[in-house]
Amino acid sequence: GSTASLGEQVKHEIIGIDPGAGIMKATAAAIEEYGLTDWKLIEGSGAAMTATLNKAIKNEDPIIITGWTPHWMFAKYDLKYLEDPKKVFGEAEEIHTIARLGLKEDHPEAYKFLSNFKWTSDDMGQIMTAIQEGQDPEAAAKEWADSNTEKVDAWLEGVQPVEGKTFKFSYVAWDSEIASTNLLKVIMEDKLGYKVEALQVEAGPMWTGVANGDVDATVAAWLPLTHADYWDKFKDKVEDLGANMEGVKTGLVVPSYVEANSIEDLK
Ligand code: PBE
Repeated sequence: GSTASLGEQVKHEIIGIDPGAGIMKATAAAIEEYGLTDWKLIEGSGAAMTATLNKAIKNEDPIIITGWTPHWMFAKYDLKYLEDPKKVFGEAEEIHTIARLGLKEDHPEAYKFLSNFKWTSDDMGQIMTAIQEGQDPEAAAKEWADSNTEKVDAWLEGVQPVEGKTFKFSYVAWDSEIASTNLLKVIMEDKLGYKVEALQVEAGPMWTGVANGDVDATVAAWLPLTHADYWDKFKDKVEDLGANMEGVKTGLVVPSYVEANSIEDLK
């Protein structure tokens, strides 16, 4: 085998995503807390990260990325999370639906629907995989809604359709959030009669938009840890409608052929 350490082989680089993502802050904290002094976190995007991962796996090169679940990459590749004994990436993480103040009064129907909305990582994974395989996000979401009418109908229970109302979501172009936001868009348009705008922005503006009322809601708030900074800053200016998904996770991820098993092994 090679005598170069894993760190040397990957040039002490961790392949990150957009700088506003909570996972970037958590990774910076991990570099600090595990004493990974020569390591660098590389900024990019979700799409650039998965492209780099794909290339590394094709060559069986070592690589370390910032990863999260749900994500299609775990279905497509053989990957593992590096253990995080210091719990820098948190524990019981959830995705929350966050609404602007006054949503209940202004859009009681959407408020009720969004309060009911709760699904699983398997559900989301079906839409993510369809999109990754080349389907248009709205079409993939529509197809999922059409083949999961029991779940969709439960979210719509007691919710009356509207006329001539518009609704705005903010989200970031993370694969998980592309899936969830497109699903809610198609259901609110097809079943409730809303005209829905899904604003794709960076993580900061995603939260700021809801806090200042420019945006009605986001279904992309990862709590309690990943978006803790945003939550602390905006908690008095938004309403938390609760978890729309439980059991989600973030961390450092490697192909299973990489020999490290724990973040501690990177030292
Ligand atoms: N993520 C996906 C986001 C939340 C959703 C884990 C990349 C983040 O780190 O903020």
